[in-house]
Amino acid sequence: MHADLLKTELKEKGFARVPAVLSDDEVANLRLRAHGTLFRQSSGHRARYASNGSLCNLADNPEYVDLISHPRAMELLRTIGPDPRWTSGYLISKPPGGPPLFWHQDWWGWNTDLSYRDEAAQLFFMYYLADTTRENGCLRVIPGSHRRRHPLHDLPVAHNETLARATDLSLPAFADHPDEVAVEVCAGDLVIGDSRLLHGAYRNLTGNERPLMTLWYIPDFGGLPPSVRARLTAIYRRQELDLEHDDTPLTPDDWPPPLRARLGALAPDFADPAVAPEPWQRAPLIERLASA
Ligand SMILES: O=C(O)CCC(=O)C(=O)O
Repeated sequence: MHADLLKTELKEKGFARVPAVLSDDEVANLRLRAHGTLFRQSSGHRARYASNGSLCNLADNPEYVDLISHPRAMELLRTIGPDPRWTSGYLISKPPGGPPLFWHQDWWGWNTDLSYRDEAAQLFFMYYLADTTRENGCLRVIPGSHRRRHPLHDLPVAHNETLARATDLSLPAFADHPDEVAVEVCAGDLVIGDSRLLHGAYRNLTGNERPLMTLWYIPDFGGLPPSVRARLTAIYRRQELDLEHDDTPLTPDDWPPPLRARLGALAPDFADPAVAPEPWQRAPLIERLASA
């Protein structure tokens, strides 16, 4: 995909699909590893994150660092911004029969002015390790919702245990919406999205796992305000997260040198103790979004 088209799609729609970024061999290899990672998850984990399917933090699973620093992804990132960094990532796999994923957006810094500009401060890179359709739980998005007001912005902030456990599928966060667009992909395609974009996923009506590697990048770390760089560095180090986590979670800085070395300069490294990290603000200030 041409860099200008990628940037235009990200700006206008909030997401873009880049076909065939991973080879069939890379997908097969990642799928094997993903099944291994999922095998190690407890049934409690999968029930706690039933709506997502699983939420396996890659800081605990460094064997995916080759995907994090994938040369093709790096090339694409550098067309978007001059100082790319990686903050975090998850293996998110919807099991056979898994419920829909609730509507949400992933941006956390809605108090800052940069949340209301055209360009994304943070991007998700999603690699599905199986072809996806509505039937096996593909992604669904509200195009343009990264910048424009949408009725789904009025739902309560989505990151909570009730939604994650998917115990009440009658809640509006799980409902179909007339504006939604299904993002069906072939395994190995890359979906790049603005973290402000409203998205969710359909239920998995098939008998197979639908694994997804989600990675979070910052295209221009150096261009962001100090408080945002401080928060991103804290996210990378799994400090003060607003989600549940172990008391002393592993971070990529704990990885053995050969694995840590593969991250290279992708690690956020803001280090001014006088700067407080940008506060968590998961809900947009509706009046500052463009009207629909
Ligand atoms: O499962 C998907 O297709 C999307 C995953 C996602 O956005 C999430 O779990 O936050």
